[in-house]
Amino acid sequence: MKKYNPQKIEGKWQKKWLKTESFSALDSSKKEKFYCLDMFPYPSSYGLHVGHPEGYTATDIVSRYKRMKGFEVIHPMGWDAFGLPAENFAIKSHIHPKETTKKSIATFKKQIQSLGLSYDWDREISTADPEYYKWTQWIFLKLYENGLAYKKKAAVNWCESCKTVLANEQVQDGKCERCKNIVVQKDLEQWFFKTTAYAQKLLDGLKHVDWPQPIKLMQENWIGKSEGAEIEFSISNFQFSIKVFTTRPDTLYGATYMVLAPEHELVSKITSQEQKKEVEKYLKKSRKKTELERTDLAKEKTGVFTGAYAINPATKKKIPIWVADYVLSSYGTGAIMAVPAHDERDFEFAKKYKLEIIKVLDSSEDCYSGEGKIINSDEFNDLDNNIAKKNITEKVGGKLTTQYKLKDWLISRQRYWGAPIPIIYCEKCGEVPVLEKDLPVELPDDVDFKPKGESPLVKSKTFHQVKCPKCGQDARREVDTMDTFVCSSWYYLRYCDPHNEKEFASNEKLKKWMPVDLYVGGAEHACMHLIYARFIYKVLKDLGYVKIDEKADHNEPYQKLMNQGMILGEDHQKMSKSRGNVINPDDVIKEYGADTLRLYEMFMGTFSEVKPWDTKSIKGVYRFLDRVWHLQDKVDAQGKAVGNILHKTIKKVSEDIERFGFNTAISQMMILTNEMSALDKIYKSDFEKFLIILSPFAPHMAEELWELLGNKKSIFLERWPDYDKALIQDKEAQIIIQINGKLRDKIMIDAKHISDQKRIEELAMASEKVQKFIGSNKVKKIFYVKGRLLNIVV
Ligand code: ANZ
Ligand code: ZN
Repeated sequence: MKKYNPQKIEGKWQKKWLKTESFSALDSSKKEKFYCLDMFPYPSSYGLHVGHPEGYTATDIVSRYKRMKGFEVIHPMGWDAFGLPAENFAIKSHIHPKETTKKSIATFKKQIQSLGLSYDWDREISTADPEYYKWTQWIFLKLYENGLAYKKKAAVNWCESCKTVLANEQVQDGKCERCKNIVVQKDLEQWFFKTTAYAQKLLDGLKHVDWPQPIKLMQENWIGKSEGAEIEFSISNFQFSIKVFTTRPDTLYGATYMVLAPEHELVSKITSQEQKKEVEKYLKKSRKKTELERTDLAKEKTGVFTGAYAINPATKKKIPIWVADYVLSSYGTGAIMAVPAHDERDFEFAKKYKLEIIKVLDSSEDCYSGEGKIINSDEFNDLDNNIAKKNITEKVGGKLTTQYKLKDWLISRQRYWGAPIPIIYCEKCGEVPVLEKDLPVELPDDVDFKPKGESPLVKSKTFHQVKCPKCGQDARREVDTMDTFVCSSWYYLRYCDPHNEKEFASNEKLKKWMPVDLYVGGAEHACMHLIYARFIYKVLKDLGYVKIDEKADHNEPYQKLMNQGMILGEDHQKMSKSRGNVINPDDVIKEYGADTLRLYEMFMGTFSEVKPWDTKSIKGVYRFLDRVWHLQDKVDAQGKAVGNILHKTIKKVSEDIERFGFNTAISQMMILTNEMSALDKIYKSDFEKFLIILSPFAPHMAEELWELLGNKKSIFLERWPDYDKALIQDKEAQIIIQINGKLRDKIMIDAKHISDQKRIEELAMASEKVQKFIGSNKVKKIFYVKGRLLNIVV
């Protein structure tokens, strides 16, 4: 009887799997494909945390299971290698990000391999490799050629401490996501991708994917579709007019004033001499506020009168024009018609500044923002407000329109450690794209990383002097790099054809492997990565670079998405170095082995839910594996069959893997193990079937025991067992007997009689215990729940 010693067997199998390339996906395979993808990690210098193995074990279980079910599984891994942390580290330590990243990748890879994960390492990619970012740059050029990448001066989110521009998604509660510094607005020339052109397509596609409902909802809100109207208001004593966007054109008769965003271009033009000082003071103050402070409903609204008046196109009345920062320049037209009787913000503002309030919807409330019947609106009175929306818009020559909250994607970063933007500036020719044959535009090594508000690439002597591709004159390169989310928006395509030197991926390979069938990662990517990747995929499809039958994937890269729940520390707090509650996966592997860590992380609870670490429970999992290990001693030609529970377990584990119920699959295998342990002898064939269904969860142990049983080939070449329907039928059923709802006895009956209520009643009445509780009472009623309980009411 050998002792279970994971440290001895795990390394051996990991080496063997690597050597035999057991998990390489074959492009030429005729089997049905299954694309199982993890969100690739940023290789930080801290190494893996326990959240990584959670998702990776789940996809590993599914991949191994699907292979045994006869699929050709593609299960790749790579590195989201560009990004700020490596650059920030370089600023402090003077170690080049190339070096730090290389080291971190090596650590990550070693750790991932020590978990026994079945990745196809032939397809490994790193976004910081010139062979990879050459194609990131190529994608930029394709967007540029098609008018989907453009440059404009824009007020951008600026972090003074990181000295960089941030995407909206990187601003949280008005603060920099990374350093928590307050974010300010600054005007800079920036590159954008036109995500807004895909707003509707991005919404439509959500209908076709199997994603968690909350993630779909978050994307819908992020895209933020609003149906409404654009209406022009002329200005007294001026030639021009102001256009507003409103979702409630039905309330036009109640518009008693207008508001412009402080940044609106007409503010300076219409402000009167008398109001000039006040307005300028106000503009200065609001410039310091973040978008969040401005739109916070709880904050008191502020504003200032411009001295100018507009004409309400419905009532023809003069209404004052104000400037207030609760109106944002980045949404709609940056100007609103204010209807205080039916909009909370306008109501609060009107009361504060004593502005007129006119009700145009029939309601007893002071401020009513619901639907209803129109009043005080001439010929539209008594109409349903939804009909009035169209009619009133028509009457004043407005236009029904749709607005989206989604903004264009700002992709410029004034940073070094990213993919250079492939653009050249020439005095004669202006902005010129780098020629495809000159890609990649490689990052130079001779730079100083200290952030000075412009890209460190400015200081490189070798980088920015270049000849204009059009006229051959001296020109200079764009010095900004791309947001790392550009790099990660297409990596799943590169995995399909990672060594292609002529294309980002051949159509043949894309057709073979895309779309991704299962994608697993954290819910924090609901709005950034998952929108950008969907956008880039749709663009590449529309431009004809990805041709896949529409029916197969509905233009969506990720068919099914699963989010892993966060793992908390033992103290039920978020793991963090300052709290000292961080668990290092390496330590767990050292003590208990990789199989225990894998199994434990899957056994902790529901996959998508938050759950705390629990060292006691790891020990329990280890003991379970130890019992499985010792089952080998019971294998005997004269074994005892465990058909019923074994086949029930095969059924449950198969179904549970398909629905991500890994914890309940493991519970079921624990039950089976208990039953097998209770026997003196078990059949080899039964034990082997058990090992096959255990193998995706605890691959090292399964492979080792499989070999010890005398098998010559890897267990992962086996077919997944089918369960025998006849064997999972229970032979006996237990029926609970209640009297007036209280448990009084249990009886066993042959399973084929569970529908025979009469027989069960007879058996119950024959019970001494039952008779004792009925006593002299009369039986009034009997309820029977088939196969479970009989309740006698007396
Ligand atoms: C008049 C009105 C009357 C409005 C009413 C609402 C209720 P969503 O649903 O988010 O699209 N609005 C328009 N542009 C704005 C901007 N740049 N900054 C702040 N607010 C803006 O909201 C659209 C509504 O928000 C618009 O409809 C407008 O106010 C305001 F009883 O117009 B409404
Ligand atoms: Zn030129």
